[in-house]
Amino acid sequence: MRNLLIAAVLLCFFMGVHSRQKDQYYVKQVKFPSKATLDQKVEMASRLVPTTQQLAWQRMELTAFLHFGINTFTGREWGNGNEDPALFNPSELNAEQWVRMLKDAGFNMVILTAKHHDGFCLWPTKTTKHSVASSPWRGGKGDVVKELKQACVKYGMKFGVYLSPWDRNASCYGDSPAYNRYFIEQLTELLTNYGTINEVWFDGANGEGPNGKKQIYDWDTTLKTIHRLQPNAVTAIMGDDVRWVGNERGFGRETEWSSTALTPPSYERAKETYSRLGLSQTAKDIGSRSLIEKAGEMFWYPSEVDVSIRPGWFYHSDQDDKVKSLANLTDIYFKSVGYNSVLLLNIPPDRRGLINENDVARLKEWSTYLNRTFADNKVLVGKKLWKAPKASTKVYMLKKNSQINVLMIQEDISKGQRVEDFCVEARENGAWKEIAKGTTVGYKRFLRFPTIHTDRLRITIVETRGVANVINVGAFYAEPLSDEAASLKLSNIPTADWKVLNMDSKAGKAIDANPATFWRSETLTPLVVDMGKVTDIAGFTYAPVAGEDKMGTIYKYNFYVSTDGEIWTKCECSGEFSNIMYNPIPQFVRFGKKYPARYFKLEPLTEINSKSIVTIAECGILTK
Ligand code: FUL
Repeated sequence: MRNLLIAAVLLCFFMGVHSRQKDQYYVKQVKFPSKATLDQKVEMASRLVPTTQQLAWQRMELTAFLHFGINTFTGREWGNGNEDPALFNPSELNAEQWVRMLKDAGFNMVILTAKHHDGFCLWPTKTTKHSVASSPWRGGKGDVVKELKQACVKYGMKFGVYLSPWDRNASCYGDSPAYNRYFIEQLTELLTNYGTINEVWFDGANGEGPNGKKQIYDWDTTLKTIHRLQPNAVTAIMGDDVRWVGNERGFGRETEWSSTALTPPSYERAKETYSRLGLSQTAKDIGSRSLIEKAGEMFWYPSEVDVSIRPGWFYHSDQDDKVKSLANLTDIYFKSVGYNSVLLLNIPPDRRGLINENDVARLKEWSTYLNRTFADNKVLVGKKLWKAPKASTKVYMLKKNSQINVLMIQEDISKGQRVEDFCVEARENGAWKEIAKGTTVGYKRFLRFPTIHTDRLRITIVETRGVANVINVGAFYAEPLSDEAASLKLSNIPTADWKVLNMDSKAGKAIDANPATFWRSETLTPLVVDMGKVTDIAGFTYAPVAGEDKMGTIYKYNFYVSTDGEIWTKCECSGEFSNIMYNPIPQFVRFGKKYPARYFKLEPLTEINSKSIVTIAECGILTK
């Protein structure tokens, strides 16, 4: 009897351990024991799960960015911090118009640039005079953060703030302890005076260059302050809940692991880990088995895709006709939300303080298109848990003779991200035919394929970390969209007769009206061009190389004109292609006045990575 009792106790003990092991999850972070084998590590990685806040954030899918501030009134992308606050004077600011419009378009949260790199605060902060309180707007009594938050409460919209760490106005910037105190004070104001904040967004930009001010941020205190004051908020980019996808073009990775070896960049050990694992925020592989093999820890650190509906992040009237097309926005949707990411789409209010008519029209068109596409799910019973081990298949019945070109598949990420490889077949004329395949799934994955007619689909989970928890499968028909390739005009006047005066004859590639070719020089050589005759010019354009190879992209420059090639006049302009490192799109610089010119000279001063190289895909002249 005694032995029986002992056996029973032992059995209970082992069963307990077993079931504890089975249900054991690692929230947000998992550290691997030093002697763990690859299989053990993969098993542990499959049990890495999001926090409640991260899960709620992921489920929002569509979030909106609002870049608004002093740049809206100066036409710049990065202000230099000495702008007169009196410039900030929106004539019809109406935060309810922003929120209503965004809500109707399907967005679930808005994030406002409470402070951008110019240091101008959109709320009447006690920390600096460089704020709305010094502007004529609402007689100096205005508060954009408050008006927006009130509109969010009214329309049931979540709310987040972007507080730029880089501050070109604060005199204490670069005096690390002093600026850290200043920054925490600003953060504290935002997190205590405006009710619930759902996301706090810190970018990683710092364009000071090698001789600029060096600020060592106190991320630890910053993140602790957020957790203390707004425990439900997620922290993004330099925060440790939400990861930057790695580009500003709107595209996630086809293989997008939320369970990743990427250490949040604000952690002190991040640099060391990145160099040991050969990792970076823009790396293609951020969570494969071969990375896990080398990694000492992993994080639930899901991707956020930030992109602007226009070429710039701030409103510029000359971009009114450059709002992204329906086809482009839809492609972004499929490659962000459909690539296991949250989309953060920027829609910048204009100088009136309203979302511009062109953006409103495009968003309406877009949301109508998405609603129409997803209103008709052809899968009959798709919302049912399928516990799928490696190499398992499941057949999904569709409405009779369904026309489809999109498949949706979701994992229950509250139990971890597990699928590594899957494929989809359709039944056609009595036989199975592969129509699409993918790697990771995660929260949501869309696969697009040529239109087919079928009444059943078969999904195979080819490879998974443990048993995958597939919770939803859908199939839809998305009306094909085409984009008349809007060729961007980089010069208002013909360039055919222009001559480069550089010694290097290859410099001609910089003015050959073909942005696909480029001129690269191993020194910071100016580009000098003879246009053949004198023209009154209003500005110029500079196109960096469109692909991944950004080497030689100009950051700071001077631009000169001459009528005789002897006496040169330096044109008035900012002298900086702000944010070109992360958003390498063609730059349109306008001087605000006209200069007579037969010759022009683009003189590079610094390259984005301070290299002595210059690359110009195209340089053009603007006459208007
Ligand atoms: C970047 C900034 O430098 C850009 O101006 C913009 O705000 C973008 C969202 O983040 O880091």
